[in-house]
Amino acid sequence: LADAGGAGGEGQRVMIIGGDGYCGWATALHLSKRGYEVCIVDSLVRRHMDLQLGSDTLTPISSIYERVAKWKELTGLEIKLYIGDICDYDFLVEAVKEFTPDACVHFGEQRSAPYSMIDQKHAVFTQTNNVMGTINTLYAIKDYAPECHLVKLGTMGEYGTPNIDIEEGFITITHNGRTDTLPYPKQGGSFYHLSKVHDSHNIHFATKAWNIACTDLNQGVVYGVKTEETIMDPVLMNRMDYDGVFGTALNRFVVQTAVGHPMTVYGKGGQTRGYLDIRDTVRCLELAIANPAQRGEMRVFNQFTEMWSVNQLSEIISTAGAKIGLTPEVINVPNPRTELEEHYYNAKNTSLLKLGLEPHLLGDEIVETLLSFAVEYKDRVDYKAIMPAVDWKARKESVKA
Ligand code: NAD
Ligand code: USQ
Repeated sequence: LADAGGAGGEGQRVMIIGGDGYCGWATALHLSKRGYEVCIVDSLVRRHMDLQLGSDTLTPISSIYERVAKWKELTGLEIKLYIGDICDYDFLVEAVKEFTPDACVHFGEQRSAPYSMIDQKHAVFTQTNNVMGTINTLYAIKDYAPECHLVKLGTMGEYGTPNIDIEEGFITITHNGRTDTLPYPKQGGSFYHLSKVHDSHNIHFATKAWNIACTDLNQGVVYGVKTEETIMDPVLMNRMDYDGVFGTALNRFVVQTAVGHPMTVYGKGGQTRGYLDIRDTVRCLELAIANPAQRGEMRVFNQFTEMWSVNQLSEIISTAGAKIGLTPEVINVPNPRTELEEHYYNAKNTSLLKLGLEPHLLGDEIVETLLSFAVEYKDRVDYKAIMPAVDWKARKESVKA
């Protein structure tokens, strides 16, 4: 196994698509600090979506230009910027030709399930942006950087919630006396999750057709905000979404509890998912890059460290919140989504652990730190943005955007 600790990245060039976002920004700094030469490709569309929706991150974030300038000032390390849309193929090709990446980490997609379910326009935008962007990335690698290892962010939600164990990408099936190892069945629960399913199929085909190396990281729900690098200066602060469209379960519950809003458990709360700390996200990316897939291979890792139901999360936060003097409450709100609220869930996640991932687990200490952090910024919270605003089954536009 390649040692991904310390300055293991010396001499390697990593392009980070979506590097201005939540996972991408933290990863860009983490890899830059470890000796990788990093560039960020981002259209800044996510900042535009916040403006459209009238929502904002809990934390104040600086512009991407201020961010990379501060990083250079603090560390002497340069992060090159390519501002543009990867759906614009000419732009992407120019960036790939100029930067000549050894690895390309692709975070650059519309990543909210509720956003994709707002209406027809948002569903089509999500799938066009995500599927086209990934096909463009595959073509750019094939034609201009064939040795480049694509590390693509997928999602655990590609698998849905089947009544059998979830494997890492592939399952061996015996049918009518014959056996084969096939892609694990996919049952995405929103047009967003389905965009990732389509990406996986396209990537699988392209790796075989064009002999490209790819790692598809089926990531669970990410929580937390601080990493070793983003805490170095307020200008490097990461975003933390808590609103009903972009906020994810644990981060939302933390912010809700910090401002005295009850935690919004959708339906019965038995929905179980894989979760991980953002400090583990950046480490997983480092491990995947340091131990690349083979040419012609689509390798799939399930990227999460623990499985929790929504009810379990609300209990963990209730306990930790009470310890630091908050008064946590829970409400069961009608579930705006179409999903099972009680189900079997058992997913494998051994590949990244074998490569050396040492998970930060969701203990009281981490939750208390997150809660205290959210309390610091509670004056920035817009109560109106907290309740879910998008209904999977609604028959007409349910939020304005
Ligand atoms: P984010 O919205 O914070 O960041 C995504 C970034 O990609 C944004 O900066 C956006 O401007 C950029 N982008 C989107 N479309 C683009 C395009 N066409 N061209 C160039 N840039 C574009 O999202 P995130 O939470 O950092 O998620 C990053 C990736 O990880 C996504 O692919 C998401 O599906 C996946 N993921 C996220 C989570 C999570 O809990 N946040 C969990 C599992 C998987
Ligand atoms: N949920 C609640 N209350 C809330 C918010 C969510 O009960 O206030 C429930 C949802 O109904 C769902 C579960 O919590 O059952 C997870 O929802 P989420 O919004 O945290 O996560 P999801 O929509 O699946 O999407 C997020 C990211 C996405 C990523 C995915 C990983 O936005 O980019 O792909 O997590 S996974 O869930 O493994 O597919």
